[in-house]
Amino acid sequence: LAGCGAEQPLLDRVQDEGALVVITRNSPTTYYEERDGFRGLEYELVERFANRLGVRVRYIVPESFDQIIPMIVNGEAHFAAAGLTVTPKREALVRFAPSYQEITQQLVYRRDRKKPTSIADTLSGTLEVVAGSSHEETLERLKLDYPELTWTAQQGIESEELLYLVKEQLIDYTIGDSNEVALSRQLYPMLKVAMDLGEPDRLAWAFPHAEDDSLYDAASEFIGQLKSEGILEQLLERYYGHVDRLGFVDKRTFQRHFVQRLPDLLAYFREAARQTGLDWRLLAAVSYQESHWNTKAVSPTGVRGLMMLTRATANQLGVDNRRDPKQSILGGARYIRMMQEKIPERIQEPDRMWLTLASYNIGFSHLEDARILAMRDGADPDKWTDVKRYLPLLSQKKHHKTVKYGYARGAEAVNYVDNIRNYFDLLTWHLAQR
Ligand code: LEU
Repeated sequence: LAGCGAEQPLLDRVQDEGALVVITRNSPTTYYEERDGFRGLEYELVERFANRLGVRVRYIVPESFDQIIPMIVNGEAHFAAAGLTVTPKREALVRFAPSYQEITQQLVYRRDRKKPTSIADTLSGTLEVVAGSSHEETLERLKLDYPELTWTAQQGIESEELLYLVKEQLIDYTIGDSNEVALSRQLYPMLKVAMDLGEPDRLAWAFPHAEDDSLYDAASEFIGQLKSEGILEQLLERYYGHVDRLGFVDKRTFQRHFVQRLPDLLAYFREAARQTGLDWRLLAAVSYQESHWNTKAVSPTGVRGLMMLTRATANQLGVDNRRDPKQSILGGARYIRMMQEKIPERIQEPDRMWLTLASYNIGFSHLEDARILAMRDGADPDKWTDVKRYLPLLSQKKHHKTVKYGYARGAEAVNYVDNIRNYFDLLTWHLAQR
């Protein structure tokens, strides 16, 4: 990529050739494959940028993290979008676009072990970090104060894998970026954060130092626009907004119920999904939130069964026995479907589903009220990120007296939806492990 063609600005060349070459990492915070395509915050950012330029993207995932910066220095790609931390050492080698996220570095250990209270406590065990990472740079800095400090820098390994090794007791400590740690803790509740190491860090795309600024400038402008249009905030919310709501006990219980309760219900979820066109995993997540997959669940207000239907709703849906798992699941699924159909067509997934679920929980009219509050305030009533900020206002008189349907426990609806998003993630993850 480097070299000749200097007569034409880089941006023009990229657009002529129709392709951006981007280095990334295969990890939950950057770029990964789901059954219906690629995901990841970096992926989404890069795809949006490429869209604006009208080009495709070719992704390169190097074997080892420590190859990324040298590859950028050598001009082997246009830039790296790899959850890279802006560090003093790196700033001498590459140039960073404006940052898109703030994180902190965290020392992680296993919950059943003694909590380290200083970095020096890691000397009692093994500490491993990703070779060439900002974490290694931090340790080098800390070593000036604690000369006895030692660690192993691993090549060809992802931060997430090191977190897994801590969970498996194969190593004692690792350092992770707070966003990655938060995602891993969803899956490995045994992991705990001992402390933040140092001040918050910024993540950014890394470009080669080159004379031609055209592509770098376009990227900087793009990041600036994402911020001012609120899109960045929405993407961050999509990836991290629901994280860490569940406690240790919740996740452990989920694990147990996944093994003990779900197998008997699977066929019903699949059948209800087939009949309604909804994702069975979503129905299972809703049912988990409602009843923990307990067919005999009953609440003090008399809602019952796997989907916790009220008597009135059950009647309306033709469910005559709410404790019958098959009837309850299908009834709940139909009800969700009905709610979904009321949400305006123009609203796309995933917002569509989160708004549907909020409405399933709080009722369509109250959801409408919250959307009206959002709109009045200049926020976007079609975006879950925005609506979720206004739902809680429905329990405050000063706000609910200005809308048609009055008081509602909006904060609960927000919890409800975010819990389901968590259960959905947990479920997807447990399914992939089998
Ligand atoms: N943000 C970290 C870095 O840039 C990521 C790494 C640990 C994989 O070094």
